[in-house]
Amino acid sequence: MIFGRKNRKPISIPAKPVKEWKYTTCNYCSTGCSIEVGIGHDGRIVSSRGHAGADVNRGKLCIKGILEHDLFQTPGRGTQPLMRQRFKDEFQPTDWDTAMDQTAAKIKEIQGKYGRDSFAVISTGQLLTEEFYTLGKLVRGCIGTNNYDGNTTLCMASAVSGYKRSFGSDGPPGCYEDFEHTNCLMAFGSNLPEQHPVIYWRLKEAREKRHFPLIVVDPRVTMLAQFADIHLPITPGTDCVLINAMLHVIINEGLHDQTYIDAYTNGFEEMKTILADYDPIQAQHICGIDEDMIRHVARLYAKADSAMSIWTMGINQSTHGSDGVVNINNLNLVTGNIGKPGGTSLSITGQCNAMGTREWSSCSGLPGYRALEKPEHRQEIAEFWGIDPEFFPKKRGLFQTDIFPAIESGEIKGLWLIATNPLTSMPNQPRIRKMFEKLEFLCVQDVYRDVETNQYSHVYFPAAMWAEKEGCHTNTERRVNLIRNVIEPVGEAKPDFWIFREMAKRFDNGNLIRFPETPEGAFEEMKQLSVGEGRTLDISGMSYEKIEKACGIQWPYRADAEGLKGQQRLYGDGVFQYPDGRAKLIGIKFRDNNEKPDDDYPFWCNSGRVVEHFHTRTRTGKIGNCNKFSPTPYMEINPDAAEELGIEHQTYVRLISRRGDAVVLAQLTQRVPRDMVFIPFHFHDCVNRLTLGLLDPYSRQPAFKQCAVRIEHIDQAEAARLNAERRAF
Ligand SMILES: Nc1nc2c(c(=O)[nH]1)N[C@H]1C(S)=C(S)[C@@H](COP(=O)(O)OP(=O)(O)OC[C@H]3O[C@@H](n4cnc5c(=O)[nH]c(N)nc54)[C@H](O)[C@@H]3O)O[C@H]1N2
Ligand SMILES: Nc1nc2c(c(=O)[nH]1)N[C@H]1C(S)=C(S)[C@@H](COP(=O)(O)OP(=O)(O)OC[C@H]3O[C@@H](n4cnc5c(=O)[nH]c(N)nc54)[C@H](O)[C@@H]3O)O[C@H]1N2
Ligand code: SF4
Ligand SMILES: [Mo]
Repeated sequence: MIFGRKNRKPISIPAKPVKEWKYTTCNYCSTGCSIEVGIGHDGRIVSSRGHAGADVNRGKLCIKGILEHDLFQTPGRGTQPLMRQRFKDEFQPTDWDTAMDQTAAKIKEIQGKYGRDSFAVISTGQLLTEEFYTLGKLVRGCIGTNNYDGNTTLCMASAVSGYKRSFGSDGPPGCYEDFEHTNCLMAFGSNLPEQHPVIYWRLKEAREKRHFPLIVVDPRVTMLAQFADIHLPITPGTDCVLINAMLHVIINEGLHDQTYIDAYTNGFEEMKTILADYDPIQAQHICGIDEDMIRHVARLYAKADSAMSIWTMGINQSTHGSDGVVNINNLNLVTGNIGKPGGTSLSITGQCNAMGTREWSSCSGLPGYRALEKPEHRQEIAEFWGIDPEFFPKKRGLFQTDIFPAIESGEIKGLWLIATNPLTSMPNQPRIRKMFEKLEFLCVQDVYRDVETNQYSHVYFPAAMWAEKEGCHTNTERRVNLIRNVIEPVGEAKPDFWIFREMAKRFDNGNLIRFPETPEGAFEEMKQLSVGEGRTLDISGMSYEKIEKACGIQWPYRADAEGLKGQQRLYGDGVFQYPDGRAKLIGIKFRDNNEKPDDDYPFWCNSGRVVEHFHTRTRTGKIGNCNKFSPTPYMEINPDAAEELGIEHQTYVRLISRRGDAVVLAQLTQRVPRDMVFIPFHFHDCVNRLTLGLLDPYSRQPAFKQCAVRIEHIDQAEAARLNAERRAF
């Protein structure tokens, strides 16, 4: 058996004649690459290529983007609505009206019996922005449940929370061009070459032109760590301690920017008191990075003319996720590195449109970064939509990770899932399964009918995917980009936009609120809502035409903007979104609350991603040229640890945690330390059967990357059979 990516045959893409190229944006990660989709002479889609004129990707695409057109021919798509009485019954095909009537009736029945909030809606970071806005209208304005959230709670919630705490508002302040100006870059828990390959390419190009130190903080020797000048293999879950120790050194040695701190921030003195306890001499024993290295890195960062930090899930998916983000912001505020070229706190976003949902879906509030907690915002949106402001709740409801326990305890009885697959992606799957079994009603809206969570649904809505519809995405650097509709949806599948509009007609307020007929109509509404005194999220100068021409425009881009370039950075003027205009320095105390390895469960269980797969593999698992690189669930294990346990390369093992077990192949590699295994989370019935997922107190994001497991030998033939069975499409 061949196993391991380097042994696989390279991809060969046969050239096919193209009649016309159509403009779109990639639908996987948040880099936001512009793609042109090639349509053949028979009208079929035959290829994808990177758009050479796009500032983001300049003609490049990664493996997923270059094969994206293959998605249109994948098996398992939903081609008609399906219904059944109980989830254990066989599905019956039905028409849209019946499926929607049934769903609306169930929502009303459950709300009537148990209260408005007993029906929950969970969405995603993968719809188009106009769809998010329309879903917000439907849920906040018509259905009226407050238990409405997105899978972004598994992903970007800590970044949002940390930005809000430090700067008074969400919104990443930097851009990719900062790589071309920075003099020092620190990456926390972010593996760009695999997870954001084209952002990595931008970084690599910048470093080839002008070398600057790259410092990578990650317990694994990731691909990014291999390319770094300095790798800090941190003890899982302790980034805050490392940053505190760096701040301790910076302030003690007078390397901070007192002028910036005095002019633009609050809280410096209070923060200093907390930092007093984090001398590198003590801190090194917690974070696993030696005191000299901490001092070295602190000096390097603070002395650089401009320095920037990026981070992704190594920070966000942690019990100190929000604190980690605040502390990265602290580091940059104290050194005067916010809003200047090459000096920034740039959270690398996850899903293609995780930003779009933050901006417009109303999941955590109301559209355009408005808050339910503010009466003037409720009033403004109610007036704009033409409904009674009293219909809105006065504070946000449950996060996704609290909605599931509320199903367990019986407060939530019905659920509508849109473009997310929690049966595979939520931590502690055995418990999640139990929760699904308790639901009185579940509607699943997905492009694939064979998505795992559909096992528990009563109604299935088949959705159109990617360029089967039209609308926008916002990427990591606040760039709004466009997907043109290049092909008709398969079978009777419908754009999510259409589904939300049709559903609204079944609710009283749906007749009061105007629902534009096209995504472009919705975009025009959003433009109106984006204007206002002090608003950074201003898209009023944009149009579909301008966005396509520019290959994406960054917000803010105001109505009077000249040229096709939006504003690259936020907070360049030092004015933050708190009422007094100042950013907050917030001292962070370390809380030692993770499940750690012990005698019974001696390994850290770390999880994440590989370049060829996307999330729960509903898409990339069906693209041969992606799937062939890692078709089987596996774990990285250190060869010394494997030898001690008598585990050979490419043999199956059983992993056990306090929650459940999983069977994976062993891949022996020095990438992981001796007391850690790393498992890509893409596979069903795999790492999330093991994870604990303790929640961050501010963002409610689960600590997917920290729990403890032990390893057992198993019968190889039995394991191979089990695996083949589970993974047969
Ligand atoms: N190919 C591909 N690309 C993707 C995705 C995909 O599924 N496939 N998904 C997209 C999405 S939604 C997201 S959110 C991003 C995720 O992008 P990344 O966050 O870059 O990816 P991960 O592999 O989840 O995690 C990154 C690293 O965090 C490290 N880590 C674990 N614990 C700690 C810790 O305590 N501290 C620190 N500093 N690091 C730690 C892990 O070892 C891992 O190498 O990728 C996006 N891009
Ligand atoms: N152990 C572990 N678990 C993790 C993570 C980890 O690092 N480790 N990472 C977490 C993170 S960061 C994330 S973002 C989540 C992702 O978790 P999920 O959101 O559950 O994963 P996806 O596979 O992206 O699910 C998206 C679904 O939407 C469908 N879809 C795609 N396009 C459309 C569309 O246009 N319309 C509709 N209706 N459906 C569509 C896809 O077929 C797919 O089924 O996983 C989290 N889980
Ligand atoms: S880097 Fe991200 S946006 Fe670009 S092609 Fe790859 S998956 Fe798509
Ligand atoms: Mo994510």
